[in-house]
Amino acid sequence: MEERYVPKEVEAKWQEYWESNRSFKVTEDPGKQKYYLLEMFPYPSGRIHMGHVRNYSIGDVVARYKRMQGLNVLHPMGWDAFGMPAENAAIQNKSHPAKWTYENISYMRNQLKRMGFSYDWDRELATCDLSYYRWEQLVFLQMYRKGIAYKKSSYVNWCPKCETVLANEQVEDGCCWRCDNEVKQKELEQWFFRITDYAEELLDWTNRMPGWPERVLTMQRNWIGKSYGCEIDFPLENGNGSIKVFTTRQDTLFGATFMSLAPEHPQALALTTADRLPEVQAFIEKVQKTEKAKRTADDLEKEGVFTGSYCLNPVTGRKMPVYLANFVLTDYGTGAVMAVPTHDQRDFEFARKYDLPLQVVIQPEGEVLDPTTMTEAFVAEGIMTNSGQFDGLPSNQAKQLIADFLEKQGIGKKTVNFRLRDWGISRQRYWGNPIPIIYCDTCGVVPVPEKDLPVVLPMDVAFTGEGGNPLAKVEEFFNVSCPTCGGQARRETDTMDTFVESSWYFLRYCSPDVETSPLDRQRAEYWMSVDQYIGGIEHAVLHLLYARFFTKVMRDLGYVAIDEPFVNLLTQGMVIKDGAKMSKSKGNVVDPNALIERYGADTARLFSLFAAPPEKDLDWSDQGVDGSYRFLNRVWKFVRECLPLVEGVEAFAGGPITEEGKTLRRVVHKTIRKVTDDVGERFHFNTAIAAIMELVNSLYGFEQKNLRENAPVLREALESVVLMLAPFVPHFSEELWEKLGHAGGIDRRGWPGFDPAAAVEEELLVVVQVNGKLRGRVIVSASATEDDVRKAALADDKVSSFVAGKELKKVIYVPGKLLNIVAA
Ligand code: ANZ
Ligand code: ZN
Repeated sequence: MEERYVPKEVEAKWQEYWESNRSFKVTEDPGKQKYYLLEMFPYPSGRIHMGHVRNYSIGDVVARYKRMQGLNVLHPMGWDAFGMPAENAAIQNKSHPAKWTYENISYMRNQLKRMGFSYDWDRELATCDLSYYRWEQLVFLQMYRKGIAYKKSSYVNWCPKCETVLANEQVEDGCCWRCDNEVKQKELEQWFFRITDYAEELLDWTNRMPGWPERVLTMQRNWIGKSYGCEIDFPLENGNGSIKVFTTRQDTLFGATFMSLAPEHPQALALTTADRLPEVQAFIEKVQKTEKAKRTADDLEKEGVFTGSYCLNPVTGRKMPVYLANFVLTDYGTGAVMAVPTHDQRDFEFARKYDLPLQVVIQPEGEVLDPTTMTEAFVAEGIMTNSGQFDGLPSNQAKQLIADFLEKQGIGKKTVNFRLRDWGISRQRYWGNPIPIIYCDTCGVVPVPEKDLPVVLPMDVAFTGEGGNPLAKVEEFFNVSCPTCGGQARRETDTMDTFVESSWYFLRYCSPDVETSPLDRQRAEYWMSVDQYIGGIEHAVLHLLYARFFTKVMRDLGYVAIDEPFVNLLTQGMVIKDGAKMSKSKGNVVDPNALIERYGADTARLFSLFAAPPEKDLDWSDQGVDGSYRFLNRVWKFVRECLPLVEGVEAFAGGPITEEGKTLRRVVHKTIRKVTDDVGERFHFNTAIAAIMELVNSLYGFEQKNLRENAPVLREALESVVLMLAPFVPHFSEELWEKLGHAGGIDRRGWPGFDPAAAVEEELLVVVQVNGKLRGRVIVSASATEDDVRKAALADDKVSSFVAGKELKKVIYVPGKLLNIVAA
């Protein structure tokens, strides 16, 4: 009779079953309600880690639950397969990025299959597949035609030794993360996507996405960074034109005492007087070496240099020296700042350092600031002073009035500014999607004609790690004839940022097999938008913003009708062990393989779902894993033991029932209600699992005799437990479902229905006596304990008035009937 739970056998059996039955394959079915569930696809780094196990276990619960609810569930998986690690590995192992990548993919695919995740593997894609990236090239050309893709020169972090651009994250203490050489700022022609054209729409929609965590929306709003302010012209003292600034604080205009320009400002050198030139040039060079991220840091040491020129404050006529300053950025606003040292902290530090004048124009209420003794800028709102006709007004009111005044006087105008910059997508790397552009000396920039697509990444390339982009050394690749004039031309050797691929993979999943277009419009229309997206919070800005932008571009190119790609977003927490995020460098990783070997995938899934709610960090615990395993064994044993009692018996469907049977049904249906609510509405998987555990405990509490007498109810209970566990531990549940006499494919049976009548607590009337005299009656639920009844009795006004001020000596309870309180 005793048959042990052997996860390895059970899991292999059902994985084989799902695979051969294509259990999770879906097609577009207009007659069925769709549900598109997506987890962020992984980078094929080699093997899956616990973060993946967690992310994909969460997703799989939702997928399986929705399937059991009868929805047509699209649950795809693929690989974010281009990128630098493959190239570095190739250099290290003297191998090829493609080989490394595809080997990793095949290993990790196996790992995911061993976890029992219910993907439609027929839709699998890797972004480095020609069948994927070729369509991205087409979209690039269409974006180029609309002016959304364009080329401009900009400053980048450049490692002269590796001859490559580095992202800010790849610059460590001003040095290249790989070779430790000093990083330079270099002006380079780069390709950009005009995401700023969509800034307003991207921002606007953050107020229309109730299915996203507020935290992520706030991060996106801040990243887009819309500010309302004014552009104001400051005439040059010599009468030769003016300097335009952008300010959000026009209320401080009367306090502007000097001017700060970005060192790269186009007027910088023209404004520099001959005697100041050597110093100014040295300063510009120095700043340009500083990486971008440092220049915006709060703790940046403010530095600058005087140009020798002056401009005039347009409202006070004050002569303002023009400086170049390291904290002024060239690509924000106009690249020029009217400096108000009394009310801006950076200007304050700068003024103290270079001994520049201070003028207070806003006073805190009931206080008088003295510029000679101020130790920091006063940045809050207050009352206007030293500001002509605006004196005495609250500064926030003056802000409006001064803006109107400037417009009327023709000195300035109201504007909005965005922090968001266009997305630079050029990478000087091999393992990426080639940008389909040709340069011709005669014709200039020539897009690759669509009929010549795709531009195939050549495979015969040497990876030495020396001398920059390997593609730029493959003559057969870059030597081409100009598509327009036929003359000798050169192919672009930059490849696209890999964030481009992850910006539309969810669209490709809708019709991954179309060979004539990036996607099939009708099929995409059926599936999109993604109903639930699940991934890490680290993607709150970049990936999630790029994907939103790209979707809107695809819409404007006529590919899809939707405005936003992801209706609901869940950002799961990290996996923590010994107080730190699991990572190789910390040496605290738990290898999913070892876990599967020892306990099976179902235990790994159950633990990662039970140990914490999805959005919270999950603290790893070996005892917790063990506990999950023991629970499964307990369920296994109980079902096995009950099998003889329910054999040939149908699940309860009404009819006569004993009191014990009613109680049993009540526990079952209360649990179904809770689990349905926790899983379906709130994704509180941990409390759902806890409720199932409690139910199993209650079942163990029933006497054999009562179970035997209520076999149909017992069967209903057993099946409910197994069905409710199916999204969490699918192999285990399929196996028990089969043992209970059903065919495989448990999700076809559907999610257990909840019978409200069965879950209702019966209520009892309990008589309350104080010192033997009848003093009240209370209504309590049938399952109320003595403690519950006592609390209810003491909460009753009448009863409490008789015991007030007395000491409770004793309480006697006749269950379900009478409570006698002895008080003196
Ligand atoms: C005068 C002023 C007075 C300012 C004051 C602030 C406080 P946000 O809100 O982020 O848009 N600024 C403008 N262009 C800049 C640039 N290229 N590099 C660095 N700083 C720049 O910030 C707008 C404020 O940032 C502007 O308002 C300007 O300083 C500065 F009491 O103008 B303010
Ligand atoms: Zn040409």
